[in-house]
Amino acid sequence: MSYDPSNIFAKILRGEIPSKPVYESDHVLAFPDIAPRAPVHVLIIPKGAYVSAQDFSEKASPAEKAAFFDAIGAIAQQFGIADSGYRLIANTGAHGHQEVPHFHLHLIGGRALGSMLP
Ligand code: D5M
Repeated sequence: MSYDPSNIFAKILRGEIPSKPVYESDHVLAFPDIAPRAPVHVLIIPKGAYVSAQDFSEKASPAEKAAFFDAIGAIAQQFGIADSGYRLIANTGAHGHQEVPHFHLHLIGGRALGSMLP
C-alpha cells in the first residue's frame, strides 16, 4: 500500500489540522487521541511517511526506530505512568482494523486496563 499524504496525521504533521503535541523530537510527534479510552491516551507517530507498523518496520532507519522507542519511555514518564504501567497498541492493516494510514502507536494508561487479547 502506498502512502496517502491526504491522511489526517499527515495533515497534522504539516500543520494543516491543529493538534496539541505532548512530545516532539526530530523523528517523532505525539499528541492526545481525539477519543481517549483512558485517562492517558496518546498517539505516537513518526514524522516520516510510513503507512503502518509493517511499513515502518521494513523501511525506517535505525535512528527513526530508536527515536520512536525513546518517545515511548519519555511520554510514560511525562504522564507519570512509567511505574504503574500502560498498554501499547499498533492497529495494523485490514485485520488489525487500522483506520488512519499513517503508522501510529496508541499509548494508553492511567487506570487498570484489564485483559485485552482477542
Ligand atoms: O485509530 C486511529 C485513532 O486516531 C483513533 O483512536 C482516533 C484518532 N484520531 C483521529 N483523528 C484524530 C485527530 N485529529 N487528532 C487526534 N486523534 C485522532 P486506528 O484504528 O488505530 O487507526
